[in-house]
Amino acid sequence: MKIGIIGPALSGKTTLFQLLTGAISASGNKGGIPQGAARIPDLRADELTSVFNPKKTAYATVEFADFPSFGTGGEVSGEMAGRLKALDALAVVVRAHRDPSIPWPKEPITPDKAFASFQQEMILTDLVQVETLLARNKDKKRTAAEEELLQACQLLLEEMKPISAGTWSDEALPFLRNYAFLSSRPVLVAINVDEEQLVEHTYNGRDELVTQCQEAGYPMVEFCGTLEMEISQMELPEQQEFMAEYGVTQSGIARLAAAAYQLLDLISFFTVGEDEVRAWTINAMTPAKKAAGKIHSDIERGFIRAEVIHYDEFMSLGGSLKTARDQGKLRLEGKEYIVHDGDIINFRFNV
Ligand SMILES: Nc1nc2c(ncn2[C@@H]2O[C@H](COP(=O)(O)OP(=O)(O)OP(=O)(O)O)[C@@H](O)[C@H]2O)c(=O)[nH]1
Ligand SMILES: [Mg+2]
Repeated sequence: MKIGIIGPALSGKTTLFQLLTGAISASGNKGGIPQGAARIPDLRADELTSVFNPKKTAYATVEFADFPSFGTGGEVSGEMAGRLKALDALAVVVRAHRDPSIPWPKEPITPDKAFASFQQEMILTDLVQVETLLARNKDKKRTAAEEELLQACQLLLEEMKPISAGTWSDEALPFLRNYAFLSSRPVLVAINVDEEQLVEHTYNGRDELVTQCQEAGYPMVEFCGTLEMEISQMELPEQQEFMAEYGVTQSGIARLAAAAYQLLDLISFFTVGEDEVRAWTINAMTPAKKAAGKIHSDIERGFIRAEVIHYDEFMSLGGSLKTARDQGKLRLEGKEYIVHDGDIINFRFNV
């Protein structure tokens, strides 16, 4: 699963990418698009680590890619199209902070207007793509269904609506995903605010932006790039003190990573033990046997039963597997069992 960080020039995309992935310098990736994994913070994994004191704790991760601010409104280059196709979602970064030392691409602009104009550019970029594809129809044999799909996209885009606003059949979705369209992907809006705006919970254009995001169904997360950079340099206890001064308990980056996980419809189950506490990433609604395959294909193939207890119940029993077992609270589930976010699982298998 990969999220592309995109947005207007100098809005803070690379800063956000580096904060999320811990990359020191993203410029090391010559000419290409820097990519990296971001750890998804999880208090449950932290608590399970306190309980089991394992040699290793592995958190869930999501891949991010740091895009340059490409000239939207035109045809996307072949290389860029390839990169965009690989994305499952987009994080659009817009600037609210007013630091006079950072130049504006054009004139100063409020984040609601910046986002609206960026979304317009995405739609126009997609429209150019659709029209190019439709015009090329003669040399490329497309099925009638695909042709209709592209025409439906064209209609939406001409009305200045994102492709994601359309109602698509289950058969259409894989086709849509395979195009490099920007506006067909789920979107998360990341607002780069300054310290004052963070504390005051407001800035020019905020109400308008909240409405825009609500109407489009886009989650919105505010973060302060400069503050997050300071936080990332600190040790844990110091971090918490520092954040408390700004009236927050969780860093903007942690909130953003969690929102990205949700945006992708991902959930975590845990495996626990003295060796390792690990959060495993699966899609919501994954059955137990398939979830086992995340760990190893042998476990999926030789699946017998899943021994399951939910994190909440486990903790309410004092965080003891023995107590859970003695009280018959470790459920034995079959291969069709739908794994829940926060399940602690021990797979029984035989190969
Ligand atoms: N004052 C202030 N400056 C910031 C903040 N976030 C980023 N910057 C600065 O803004 C400038 C642009 O940040 P980048 O992260 O490079 O922005 P970008 O969107 O990747 O820029 P391009 O890729 O060139 O479009 C850098 O000098 C950052 O240090 C912030 O929250 N406050
Ligand atoms: Mg950049």
